[in-house]
Amino acid sequence: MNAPAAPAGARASDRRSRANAFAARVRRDFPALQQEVGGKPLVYLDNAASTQKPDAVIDAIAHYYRHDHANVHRGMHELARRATEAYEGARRKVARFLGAADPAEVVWTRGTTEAINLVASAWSHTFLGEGDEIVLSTQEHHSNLVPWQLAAARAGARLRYLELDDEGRLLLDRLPELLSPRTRMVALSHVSNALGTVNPVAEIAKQVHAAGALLLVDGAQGAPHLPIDVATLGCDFYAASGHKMCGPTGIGALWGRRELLEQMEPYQGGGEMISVVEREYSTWAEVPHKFEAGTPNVAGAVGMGAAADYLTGIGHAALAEHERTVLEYALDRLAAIDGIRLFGPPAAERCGVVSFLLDHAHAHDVATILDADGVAVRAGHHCAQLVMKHFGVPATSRASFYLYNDTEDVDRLIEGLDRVKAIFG
Ligand code: 7TS
Repeated sequence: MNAPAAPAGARASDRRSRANAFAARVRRDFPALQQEVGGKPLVYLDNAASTQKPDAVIDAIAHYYRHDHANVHRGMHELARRATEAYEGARRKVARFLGAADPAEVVWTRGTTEAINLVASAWSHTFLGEGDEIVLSTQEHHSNLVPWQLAAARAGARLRYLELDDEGRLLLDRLPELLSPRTRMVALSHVSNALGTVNPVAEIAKQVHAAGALLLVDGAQGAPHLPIDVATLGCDFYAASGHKMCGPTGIGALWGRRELLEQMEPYQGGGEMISVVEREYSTWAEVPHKFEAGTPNVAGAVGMGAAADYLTGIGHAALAEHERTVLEYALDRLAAIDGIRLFGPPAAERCGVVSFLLDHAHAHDVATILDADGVAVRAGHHCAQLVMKHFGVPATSRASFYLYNDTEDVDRLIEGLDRVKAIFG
């Protein structure tokens, strides 16, 4: 389903009709989108929280459980072989999706949160000491803050913060001052979940490495929307969640450079992650299995592999062109609303996330009224309290778009906001 790239100068309305035709085709793949809420067709604009699932993913999981399930890596029988192949085959798919040459560099986790906790715990155990520094930003999701706070407290390390400008961009010209000989790790999001800001990871990676530190990228919002090539990005760790990219919940991936993974201590102990167990000590399995203690989420891995294939089949260029069209239309229509405050940078610098506030209406009331109209958005601090603090607000309403949304979904959002304004004056 690779859509042709838009010819230069294509009129906005042509781009919109192409985007709507694209979304109409894609929506047929998503059974959950074929329903009504509040007596109207569901408009699902909460994709930054979690995306809906195509039949290809649902069917892959069902097929696995119907035909191939057993425990992995241990049984000497047909189903154990098939389950192991499904699990390791999915790892190869996700490695390809992330641009990782070596599937052994992909560790299955429960999601982005666990991937970051794994590094903050297992890497910090050996490589973070008293007086060392970790650089974060105030744009981060709590998942990329709290694990580092815990690690810093254990090691006696110090956290330093990159601040944001008025439009929610990282103030990158301040990065050189923050990088010191004590900096061991810089951990930043690829794309902000609260604002949609896309951060220039490759440029940041060069500066971080020149300072002798490592770069972890929280890719929870990057992997679903952008073509990911960890080699080009130049980072050292990249974390992603299956459920934000059309896959199931409870599965995610940590990509890490092999020599780093090999130097790290295990994250959890148990079956599968060992080589030899004696009374007083054990030795570890090779990466990635060293980090995968216990019976893993095989069906989840299968589902995330199917999601990676599904998105690759759609094509990243088509996906990006589509999302840009819908986002630009949304930003234009929202900006025309009287008494709206929009957060975040211009469309060219963001993915399909729009945070906003309406005068006289609480963010949660906005979401509740929209829900009664069958329009799903999120309201709150979006697990990014430092972003809210930066803008001096307790919460925002947030609409986030994905490949199955179209400009009619945006129109339904705007109609709902008109109702909010009528109610709250
Ligand atoms: N990092 C970012 C940038 C995120 O957006 C999220 C989830 C996470 C980490 C954590 O991912 P998880 O899959 O481990 O939970 N973000 C959101 C959100 O914006 N609304 O709900 C969850």
